[in-house]
Amino acid sequence: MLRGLAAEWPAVTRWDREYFLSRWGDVRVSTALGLPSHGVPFLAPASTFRRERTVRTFWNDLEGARCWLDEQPFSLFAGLEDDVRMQELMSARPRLGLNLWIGRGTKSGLHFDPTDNLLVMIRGDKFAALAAPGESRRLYPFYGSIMKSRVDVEHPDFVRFPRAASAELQVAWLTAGDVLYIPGGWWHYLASPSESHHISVTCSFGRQLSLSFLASYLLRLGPAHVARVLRDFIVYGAFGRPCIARFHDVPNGLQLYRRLRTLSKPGGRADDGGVQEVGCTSPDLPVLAAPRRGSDPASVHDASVAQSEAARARGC
Ligand SMILES: O=C(O)CCC(=O)C(=O)O
Repeated sequence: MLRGLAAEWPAVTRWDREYFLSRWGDVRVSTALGLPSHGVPFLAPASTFRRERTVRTFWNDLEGARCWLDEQPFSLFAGLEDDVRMQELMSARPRLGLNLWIGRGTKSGLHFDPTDNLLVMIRGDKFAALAAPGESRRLYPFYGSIMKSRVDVEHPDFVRFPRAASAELQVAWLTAGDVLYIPGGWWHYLASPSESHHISVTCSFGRQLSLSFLASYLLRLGPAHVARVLRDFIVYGAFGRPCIARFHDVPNGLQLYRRLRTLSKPGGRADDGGVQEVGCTSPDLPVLAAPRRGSDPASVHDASVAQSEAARARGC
């Protein structure tokens, strides 16, 4: 975590309700309303929450409810990129996309993404918990959705998930101007308080986790996980049966099918066509690992350590 690295960005002083409404009030965005208070939003079908709104209507929703404008591409908001300085953080690595997040009382669910990601806090606070890829078996991935954990970070059920009691999570509270580096393959959970809204920007970048990394991870999880991914590959991919999209995800078997199809097309590249995954949803404080708000947990790795560990995890 890089404390205050983005504190000078124009966005930190400019972005508020009036600014958004005067420029992009009529822009239509995908939002999530009536979010659950528990920390595993993936349990619910996406259709339970997903609603299209204008930014203006969403800002009214934001007054009182748990809701989210989640992972909306900057391309929807002409001129928004002028307020951020992502290129100063990124050097030459290819960027996959800048995304805007605005919400209140959101919980991402513990998950990992296939690429590296930078999360920049613009307003408000977020609680972040990260775990290395080596913790996966203690985090009980879902059958069929192996990048999502069944463990609720704030209210872990150690009877159902006993190994979670020994999972090592690194935690921090992010506040405006802080930057969090989340290496691809690293478990992360982000949650925001319900008293006020937050705004953040994410930028995913670099190459996707390779198929061989994902295959060896799946094999390590065991035969029941392998069987479920293969089943979904056949049923939802090859046979095209409809599947229920969960909040922020479709099954990995279907994602794999799509990725392989992209690769088999002329010009398909090894690192594209893959999993388009987002995370996400507040804590009144985690039990697995809970820093006091305002504290500066020493346990959070600095970016260079995290980066080299991520590289090792991917066999680079
Ligand atoms: O910012 C959030 O609340 C979630 C972000 C996240 O999980 C992601 O970008 O993968």
